[in-house]
Amino acid sequence: AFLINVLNHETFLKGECDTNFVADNPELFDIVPKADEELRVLKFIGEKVVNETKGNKREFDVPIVPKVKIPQNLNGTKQLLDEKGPEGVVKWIKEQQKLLLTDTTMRDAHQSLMATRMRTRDMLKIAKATSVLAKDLFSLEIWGGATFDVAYRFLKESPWIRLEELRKRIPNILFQMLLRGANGVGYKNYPDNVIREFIKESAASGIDVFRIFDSLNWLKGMEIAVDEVLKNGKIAEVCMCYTGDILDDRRDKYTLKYYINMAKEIEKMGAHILGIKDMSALLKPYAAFKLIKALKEEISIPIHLHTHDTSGNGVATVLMAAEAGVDIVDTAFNSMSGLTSQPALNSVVAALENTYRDTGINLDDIQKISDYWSAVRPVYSQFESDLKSGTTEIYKYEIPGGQYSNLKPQVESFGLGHRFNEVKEMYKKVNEMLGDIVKVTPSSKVVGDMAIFMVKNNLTPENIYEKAKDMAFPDSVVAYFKGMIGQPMGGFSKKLQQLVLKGEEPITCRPGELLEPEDFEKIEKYLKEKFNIEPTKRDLLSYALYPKVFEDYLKYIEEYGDLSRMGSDVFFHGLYEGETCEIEIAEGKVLVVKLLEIGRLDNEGNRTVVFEVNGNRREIKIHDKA
Ligand code: 3PY
Ligand code: ZN
Repeated sequence: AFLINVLNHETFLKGECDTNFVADNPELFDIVPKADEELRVLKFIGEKVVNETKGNKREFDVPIVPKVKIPQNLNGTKQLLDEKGPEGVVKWIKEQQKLLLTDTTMRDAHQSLMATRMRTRDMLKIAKATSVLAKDLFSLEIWGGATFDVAYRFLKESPWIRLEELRKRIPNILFQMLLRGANGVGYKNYPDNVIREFIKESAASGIDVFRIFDSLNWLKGMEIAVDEVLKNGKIAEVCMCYTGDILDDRRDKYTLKYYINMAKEIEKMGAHILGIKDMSALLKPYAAFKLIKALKEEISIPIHLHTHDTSGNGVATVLMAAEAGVDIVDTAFNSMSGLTSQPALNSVVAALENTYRDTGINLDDIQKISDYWSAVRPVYSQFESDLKSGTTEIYKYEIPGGQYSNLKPQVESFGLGHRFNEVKEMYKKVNEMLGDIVKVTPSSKVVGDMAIFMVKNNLTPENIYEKAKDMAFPDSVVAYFKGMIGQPMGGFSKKLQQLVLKGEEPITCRPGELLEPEDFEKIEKYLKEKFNIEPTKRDLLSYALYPKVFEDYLKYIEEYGDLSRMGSDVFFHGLYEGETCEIEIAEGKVLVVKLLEIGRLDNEGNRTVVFEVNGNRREIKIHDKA
């Protein structure tokens, strides 16, 4: 262990050791990790094997990280932004004939395929290689959406550290995040000062492109966010969410004209880029052609298309959009693409080779990255849905990618698994009852919660007004009808609003105009006292956005320590009897842990789990919750 400490030491790695090296660096003798650190790790693994995995054997391939040499001047879009500002980037985009690509692997792809569970560790391992092998990408979507709260809630790691560490390793490609307008990275509107401070901190931590949307396509819901991004000198990509079908003349709410008007308004707001956010994969290939062709004649800012592959038509949509002149499209490295995720990046690159929209990206290089993710993916299989093929039923239900793969477990958690198809049908009916609204986080959650509520209580669009007179509706539904996530196009369905609000008055202004500014000093004092920490600005923001989730995270860290360096195979699957692993508990500090035995259940419902740690036998008692 002493040797490991020496080999990992910064001074040693730089080759700058002199005769005082050992004397100057007493930490080299930190051979035995602090007892409580070790204990916390054993407790974590003990809990995992006794109460979750039961010591079942699972083996995984070790993902191969491609070796790369960092070139002297690894300049990309990030340098363009830093040197020429957002206007310089916009000018450059417009000069490109090639189709520009964004990779979403580290955000939407895993959000949509594996319930957002990708851990920072798996991202950091491939980060340097990505910066070299994928240097010609326009951007990497790596942050925002659901990744923020899931990092704290389920992965017990800080999303801020993820961002910062990725930035260190990828200095050349623009980093993009998804921001839900006034809902930030949450599910409700926040006070304006929370949104502004959050954007400032995100920008300072490494975000370059802010993709901003409003879940009801309500421009007012994005005003504060856009203003703040512009003030910070970053790129404001303002979205219109796509719903309905512009090819279907019978659907007259979200028409080509509607989108053109909205795009013009977005351009007027000062957006650098127009985002088309097709969260539910409803933009069919020919609709993409029609929409983008028309938009190109009406606005002058570049267009960035985001779509999903749920229907199986994703690559076709991308290619038709490319043909119509779209500037940038979202894709994901092949092994993380398809189904509810984005269309396949490598396939699009291959499809456009030797055409006038050739992306210039090297297929062999990006294959290596795709191979890496392909080996990472099985560790997360427990979070994947059982969807095996593209499905055109998405055109009927209009459910966003992430929600579609998550809906089944959610429905099952209500004990309604056997009525899943009914819930999907109800989702469609609820959308109709609400007057056909845009459905994307958090408005999609409103529709989903309401659908589950109706199925659970045997309500129908016909009987609800009588039967649900005295029922309390889900919080998200009440908030929606109060106007707390904004105003839908065409207004609220009044009859339903009265039924849900039961006499309470809805608001019609921007919720941020009414919400008291967040008192960050109060949060600071509270966290200091309760957790005995010196809270950073990031801590204050995380608490402001998700008070309970953040507190639970702090408590968890107190109990189990920082597990972010633990391999994902162990983090999710524990160990099986006889298996040995190395666990890094701090930079350069490694525990070699072998699980010897999971003991029998004793009279008090406990099991003794026996380990060997760095050669020493250790036992720990774990309560069996079964
Ligand atoms: C999010 O808001 O997280 C989304 O991905 C919406 O599509
Ligand atoms: Zn998406």
